[in-house]
Parts: sequence; structure tokens; C-alpha cells
Amino acid sequence: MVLLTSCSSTLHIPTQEISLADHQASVQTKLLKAKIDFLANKGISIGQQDPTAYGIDWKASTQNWYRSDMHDVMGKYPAVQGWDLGHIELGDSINLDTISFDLMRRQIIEGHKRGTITTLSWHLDNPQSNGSSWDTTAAVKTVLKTGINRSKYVGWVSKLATFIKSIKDDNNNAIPIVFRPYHEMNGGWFWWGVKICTPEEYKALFRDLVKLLSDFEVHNILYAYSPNTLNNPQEYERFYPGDKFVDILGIDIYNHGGDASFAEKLQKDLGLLRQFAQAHNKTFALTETGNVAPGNPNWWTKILYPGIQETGIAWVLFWRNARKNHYFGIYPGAVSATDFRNFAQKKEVIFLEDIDQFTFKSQNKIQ
Ligand code: BMA
Repeated sequence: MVLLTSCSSTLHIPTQEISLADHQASVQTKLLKAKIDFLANKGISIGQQDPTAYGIDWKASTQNWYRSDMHDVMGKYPAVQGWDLGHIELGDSINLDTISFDLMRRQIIEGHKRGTITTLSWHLDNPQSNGSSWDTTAAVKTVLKTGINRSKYVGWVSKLATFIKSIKDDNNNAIPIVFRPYHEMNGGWFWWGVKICTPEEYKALFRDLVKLLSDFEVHNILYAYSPNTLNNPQEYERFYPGDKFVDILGIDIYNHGGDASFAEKLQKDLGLLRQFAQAHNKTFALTETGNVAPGNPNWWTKILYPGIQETGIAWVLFWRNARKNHYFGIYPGAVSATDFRNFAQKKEVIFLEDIDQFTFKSQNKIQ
């Protein structure tokens, strides 16, 4: 049993009753699951990818190392902060989007101190061709069991494990994170995607990774499964590795085809996700979203909000603000900045600074 206390209340969390994909998950990881579930009951946490490393026209610097476009717009940081581990497998010091892994680690640690929920994705290279994640040379079979790239791949996972274990709090405990490997498998663009990998191979790949990471003694992970928007209702289940290997269910839905089709996708897919999640007793989230062609000044309150309101999602994560022709969150001066502030006023919308009011701020006492 763990007690989470704050100035206003005490929450009793029977951690022994929380069972996760990793049977040896740490108490901190179980608490993260409890925190996510608690917040999911209160509202929708707002997330962003790479939020504090860079934004539109700036990069984190020694003088100003903890900034975010969202904070610049309305004075609050995202409650959920995502990062990508692509190229950790190569032993590189920077990720595929040129964020230094040292900076990433420091920012995750700082985020954790402030109460952030961290999620990690992994755009790893193609182990067969050494091309990028988007190189669809067949590769999944080659990394499993006796495949020709097995030992190379185990080496890659070992580097991933070392990094994830190295993100520690002041008490030397590994900071718990949500890991969302092999996402958007029902799209044809990644080497683990439907174009060149069967559902059975995919499931084997996912399960194998859960096992390898546990063998490498990584016990600070909640595992998330997240397909891309669905082409049919059966697709969600088609690649599902199973309840024993997944802690959180996700889905990635972008505004690609215009506001009307996006609104319809949100309604359909989040409805299916909710049904699936209820049947499998799992927490669920909109693990990536964004407006690919931003232009509607009222997109946040008129399109996104009605589509996510009362859907039961724990969080919504906007993808990265890379540059003016590739951004998904908000930034000062963006055409919809005022509308974002209005969206932020909705009572169920949770930013990092709002988490405090609910508890979780203070010390965990393990009894
Ligand atoms: C994609 C794009 C890419 C990026 C990748 C990993 O969706 O943003 O530019 O490299 O995510 O962050």
C-alpha cells in the first residue's frame, strides 16, 4: 500500500493490486499508472512532443533551458511530455530530430520534479537495411528468434534499456515513463507496419520487446499500444499484442483530410477505442494528434474540443513544433493562439500546473 498525500487529501493506493505488463514493474511505475487513472477521471491532460527542447524559432539554451511554446502562449506547461528515442539504438548522442539525449534526460528529470507524465516513442532505424524507420525493407522476422539480425537488434534494445534506466530521480529511482514502441503499425509507412509485416509478426515483435526490456532489468515502463486512425472497426484488435503486454491503449489521429473528416474520425475512432478499452479494462489516450494544415483560427474550441470532450481519454498529445511548416501545438503568434487560450479555460482540461490541485505533489510513503 502506498499513500500519496497532499495538503488537502490523502489517497490510498493498493499498489500490490496493480498488475502491469512488466511483472517486476517498480512501485513508482505502479504509482504512475494510478496517477494517470486518477487524472483520467478528472479530465483530459494536455500533452506535447519535445515541448521543452525547442519550439518555433527557438531552441533550449543554457540561459533559457526550460521553456515551451505552450507556456509562452498561456503560462502553463503540458502535463504530458513526449520524447522520441530514435537513434539511441545506434549509440548516437543526439536523436533523429537532433535533440541531445543528455538534454532529453535532464528535461525529463525536471519535468518529473514538476509532476509531468513522460511518454517515449521510438523511431528506430531499419535493422535490415540501416535505413530509417520509414524504410520499408522487410525486417521484422530478421530480428526475432534466430533471425539474421537478432544479435544486432538485442544490442540495440540493450542501448535503449541503458538510456531508459538512466533517467533517475534524486533518490536514484528510475523515473517511470509510458513507452509506446512500434506505433502506427496499421499504416504502411514504418518497417513494422502492415505493408511488410503480418499481425502475428507484429505481435511477436511487441511481446519480444517487453520481455527483452524486462530481461535487461528495465522496470520503469508502462507499455502503450497505439495504432493510427482505423480503416475499419476490427483493425484495432488486429495487431493487439494482448492484455498481458499492454498497460495503456492509444490511437494517433491527425487532421489530414480537413476539419469535417477529422471530427468524424475522432468520433468514430475514440468511440471504438473506448469500447475496446472498457472490454479490456485499460486506460486510453489520444497519443498523437495535430492539425496538418493549420488555418482554422478556432480549431481548438470548434473542432478538437468537441471531438475529445467526454470521450474518456486520459490525455491528448500534440506532436512536435518543429518549424512553421511542421508544427502541431500552439505558439505565440499562431493564427489560433487566442482560441487555444479559450480551449485551455475548459474545466476538464489539465495542464501541468493544474495537477497540483489534485494531489500527487508531495512525498510518497511506502508502508
Ligand atoms: C514525425 C515527423 C518527423 C520526425 C518524427 C520523429 O512525425 O515529425 O519529422 O522525425 O516524427 O519525431
